[in-house]
Amino acid sequence: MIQCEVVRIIAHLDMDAFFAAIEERDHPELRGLPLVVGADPAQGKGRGVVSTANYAARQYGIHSALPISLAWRFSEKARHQGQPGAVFLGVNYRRYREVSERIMALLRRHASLVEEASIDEAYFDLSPAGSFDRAAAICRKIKQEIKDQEQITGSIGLGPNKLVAKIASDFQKPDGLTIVTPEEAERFLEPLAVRKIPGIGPKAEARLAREGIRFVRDLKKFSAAELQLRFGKWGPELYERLRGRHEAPLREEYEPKSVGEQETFGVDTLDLQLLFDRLLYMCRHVRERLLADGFKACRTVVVTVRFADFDTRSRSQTLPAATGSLDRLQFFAMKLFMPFLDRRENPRRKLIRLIGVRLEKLEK
Ligand code: TTP
Ligand code: MG
Repeated sequence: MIQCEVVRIIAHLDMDAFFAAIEERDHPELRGLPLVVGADPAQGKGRGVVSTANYAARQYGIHSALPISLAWRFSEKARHQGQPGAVFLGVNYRRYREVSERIMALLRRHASLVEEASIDEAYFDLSPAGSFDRAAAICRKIKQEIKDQEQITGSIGLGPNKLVAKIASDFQKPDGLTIVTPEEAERFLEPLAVRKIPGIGPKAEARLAREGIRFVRDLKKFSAAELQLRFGKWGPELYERLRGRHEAPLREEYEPKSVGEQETFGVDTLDLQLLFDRLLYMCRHVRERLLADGFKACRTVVVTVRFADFDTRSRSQTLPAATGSLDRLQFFAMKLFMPFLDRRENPRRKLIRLIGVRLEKLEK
């Protein structure tokens, strides 16, 4: 029997320093300066985190999710060394969403199958181009069109599947184009840090590093069965990924996996009234977002607490039946939250800095 194998050509676009790039474009007077988008630094006393930083600010060690107070400190240090201090800007999400939508529309003009993976990244299927050379030409065109239309840059990776395409788009940032053919995929991954494989997080990375396993090629020494022992039922899938194999199809519709939000308080607190108020309010708000995204219910509720010392813990509960009821969501969120107030999760009565609520396993 003759088997006809269709070569898949998958591209992944990830915009460069997305929020910061838009701000830089909209404020020409700031061009070239280190820029930080995120919470108000309040002269170093600010309490939120950095959303993103442009590449100049990254030189100072400032990056996404860094406490804004630290970002301020890094910027001050640079200033004392005679370098320009960073400019701090608030988050203008609506604006970024508009730019995102225009970029996604641009991609749809070149590919019939586009999966929006986040506000600044998308997979798109270029298999119809028929060859990697032709697909690469389309990617160059797309990059140019984005530059012309939005005056910002993105990086594209081209590979035989989503896994390789995503890793490739990150390979030469900013303004990169990295092409990895099916024949090259396995060799391309080997020298990379294990952390580059989606699914290997900071904890697994640290655990492996203690055994001297740092690169994909080191982890390839294990059989699928050995990986299963170490990583559980995900092991065999990881075995495939390490070899650049990944079958997952593109999903046309952007399906958020979760909706959630968190809030950092102005001062660390154990004021029960305030904590309950905010928690219940957050439940209401994330439920509204759930409905606005076209979902009806969720099956998992997650509550996150960050204590004053930055010790951060999440507790989740998967419900017997999916729910969209505000009462039920608030009930489960409270139930998950209570242990953080007493001996169970907080024996030393540490003050709370941040709480968050997230809904997962969403159902239409
Ligand atoms: P990323 O693509 O992870 O980051 P980036 O586009 O700023 O930089 P890079 O060039 O490395 O791709 O995220 C896209 C946007 O999402 C980012 O501009 C800001 C936002 N974001 C947050 O708000 N918080 C976060 O922790 C991260 C990682 C991103
Ligand atoms: Mg990006």
